[in-house]
Amino acid sequence: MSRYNFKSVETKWQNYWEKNKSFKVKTDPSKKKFYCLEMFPYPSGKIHMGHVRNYTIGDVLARYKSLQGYNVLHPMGWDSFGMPAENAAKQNNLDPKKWTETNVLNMRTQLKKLGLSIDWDREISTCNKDYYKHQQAFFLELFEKKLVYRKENYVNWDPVDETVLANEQVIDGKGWRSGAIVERKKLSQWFFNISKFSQELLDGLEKLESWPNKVKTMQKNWIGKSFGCEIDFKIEGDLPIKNIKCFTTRPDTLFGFSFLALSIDHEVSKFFSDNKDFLRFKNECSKTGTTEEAIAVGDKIGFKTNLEAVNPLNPKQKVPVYFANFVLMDYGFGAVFGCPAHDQRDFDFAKKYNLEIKTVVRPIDEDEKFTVSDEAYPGPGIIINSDFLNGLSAPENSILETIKILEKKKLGKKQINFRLKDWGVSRQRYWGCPIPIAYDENGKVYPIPKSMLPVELPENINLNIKGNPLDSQNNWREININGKKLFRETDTLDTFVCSSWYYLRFCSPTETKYGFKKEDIDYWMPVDQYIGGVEHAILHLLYSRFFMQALSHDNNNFNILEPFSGLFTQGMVCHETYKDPDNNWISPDEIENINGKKYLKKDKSKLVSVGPSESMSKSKKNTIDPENIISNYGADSARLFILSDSPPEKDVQWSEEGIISSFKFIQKLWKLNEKVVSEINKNHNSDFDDEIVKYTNKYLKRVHDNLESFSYNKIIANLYEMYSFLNKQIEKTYSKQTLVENYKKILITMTPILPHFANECLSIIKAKNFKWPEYDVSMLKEDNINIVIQINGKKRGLIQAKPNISEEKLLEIIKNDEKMVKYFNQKNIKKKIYIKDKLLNIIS
Ligand code: ANZ
Repeated sequence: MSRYNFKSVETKWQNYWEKNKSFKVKTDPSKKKFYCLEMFPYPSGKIHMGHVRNYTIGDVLARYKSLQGYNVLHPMGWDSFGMPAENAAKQNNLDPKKWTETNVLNMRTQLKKLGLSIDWDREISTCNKDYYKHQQAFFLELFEKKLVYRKENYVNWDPVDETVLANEQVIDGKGWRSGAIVERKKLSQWFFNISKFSQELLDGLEKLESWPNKVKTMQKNWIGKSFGCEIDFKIEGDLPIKNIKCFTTRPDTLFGFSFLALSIDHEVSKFFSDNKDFLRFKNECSKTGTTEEAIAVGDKIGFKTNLEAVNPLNPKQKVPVYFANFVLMDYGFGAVFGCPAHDQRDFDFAKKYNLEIKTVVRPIDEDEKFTVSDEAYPGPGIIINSDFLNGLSAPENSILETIKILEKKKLGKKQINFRLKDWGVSRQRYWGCPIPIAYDENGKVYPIPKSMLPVELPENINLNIKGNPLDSQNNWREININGKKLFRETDTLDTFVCSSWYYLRFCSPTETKYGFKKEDIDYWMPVDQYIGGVEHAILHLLYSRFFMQALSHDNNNFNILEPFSGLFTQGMVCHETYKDPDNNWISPDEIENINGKKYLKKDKSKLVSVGPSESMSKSKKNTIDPENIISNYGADSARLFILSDSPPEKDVQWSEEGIISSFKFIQKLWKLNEKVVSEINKNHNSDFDDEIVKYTNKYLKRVHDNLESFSYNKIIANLYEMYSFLNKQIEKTYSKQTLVENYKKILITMTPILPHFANECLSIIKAKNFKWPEYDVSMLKEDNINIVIQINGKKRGLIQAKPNISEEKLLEIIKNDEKMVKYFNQKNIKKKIYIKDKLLNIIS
């Protein structure tokens, strides 16, 4: 028997697919379509196991759908702008473009070795001017629709990457890429008006039935709709300010009001612009980032003004007005009324500045004497100490009731607020899409005419200067528009803009006039199944949804509001972590296994400590290089293993043993294939044809169901079962035609997972132009069922019988069964308990 030579088989099929353009697809309205898309990679240099998993899952689906007769679009591209290229280029004195292109070449070759069914003719790269030209046109389109604007704003400044970050890119007060503590800085920036679509983005979630709930919840929380009320507070003091508006979700706690707090950027701050103490305070505030998380965990500090605010429900009560670091300028009105008893931030602040803490809500199970002491009580209950509001149940009733009163007195009105902020897209970086805008000497904005697009990035420039290298490109910056000397914008676009619409470009990758052709997107969009990491739940997936809203806005030609009708978020690939005796991380290939224990390869006396399995990351050195795996075990083994261990949405534990056993299984399948082929050639009688037909049908149903439910790991289990069935049964006599027919069906179901192996076997049995095999429902009925026989409560055996067998018939069989009869007295059966088709208990 021959050994399966995966190298030659895999190369053969990859060359075949490439030469025949097997996965090339055309827009064809006469066929039903399926658009299968995995999140495209950043070309960092090499593919990693996360890519292998993501693209294998997508490929299984794409191959399955195409066998089912769908016209499948399964493209690939590169998210190729961004910081790593710029940093790597700086370090090695290279051109980011060349660095990126080399990486793309390398990664494309690696992906091809995985045997993915990708239409490479549609490949796109976002740093290519044929791509970003259209992005610039979209920018101008949104600019015309007033969905892009420029504003001076406090931004999240990453001092290490020297760039601005969007709120979504600040995680626990740190830059998502650099990990540096984010600072506040005032800069003039370009914004996309994403908040205009807050309600639409929220409503849209309801319709995304094939999205994971956890992603929808994360987006919902991020959009953050709050129901409350705006209240106009009367202000007294020696400044020309009469009123300050606050947004509150808890107007019902107004009687617990003990201070009013303003953001340091509130318009009132202009009266303090030369107050040294205030400026010092402001400076102190700048040290905490601008994000809510940073503010929530940071110290609450305040600056007391000489103003007082009047309680609208109790004009006799007047409280001090502070500036406070926990009040955000871009939420509500940048002003808060403080109720320390029922809000923890206000509580911390009141403790620090010794302000009154007046309890106005008691929990249901407490009496009127209840007072807040160690921490705020934000929970439900009954309103107390609040004059005419007393006794209302909080929060629902009390909030609505208070709003009614305030509205009647014209002191406030109902209001809905969203947390979602506009998306700051300016980046002070070279390696990004230039913003197609210019300015005159006075800073007046001029959009670059569409006929002058693309605004190309200058090449071969010195990157080793602090800040944005484009700032010093005077030749590039100067531009003449209609005889007027202008200066180009030097900020480039956040790379998340590039990935917000790339799925449209895949539909028309070579269209020159516009980013896509209408007939193409009318046919292909929305993406039927999008697959990627859950880490993109907010950023990329929300931006993409916004992009569709923005393009559809005021547009008779485009009305696609949701880009991805199905979303699947796959789990991480994990591996054990290792440390040497000096506590340094070490990688799996620096380890040798001796007698079940792990030692350092280079010094076999040193025992390695094994840590928990964690998601593969360079920092912990627990990565496995897919390229090595593919060259040692083959792409099919890698695909089989990455799918076998756990459900695709859960983490998968990578192990050497696992990949070896996948490799061995393919070898076994190969041996089985040889046996089957030799049985086919024997052309037996059809004695057992029924059995194999029935089995194949059952197997097809299981695989079908598991494919439909994304239970890809269970398909691997189905494959193992199928192997043991066929391997055992193959010596029975099947007619040639039946064996070929059924084996072919089985092999076709293997093509999505083991495309090289299965196609090779199919070509051996000369199967051509095959389709996905459908199962025959009528063949699924079980012939015989097993019925448990108990005698006097004890299990004594199983009887195989046809379903629906009557009690009498069953008893007949038992009475004729030698093994059974010895356990009971046939003439003296006292009682029979029969649970149809399952169990018969005979008491004698
Ligand atoms: C008084 C109050 C009493 C509040 C109480 C809460 C509890 P959500 O639900 O997230 O929308 N707030 C309003 N504007 C703010 C700003 N610019 N910066 C920081 N905080 C701000 O939160 C709404 C609540 O956040 C509002 O309701 C307000 O505090 C605060 F027992 O008003 B509340």
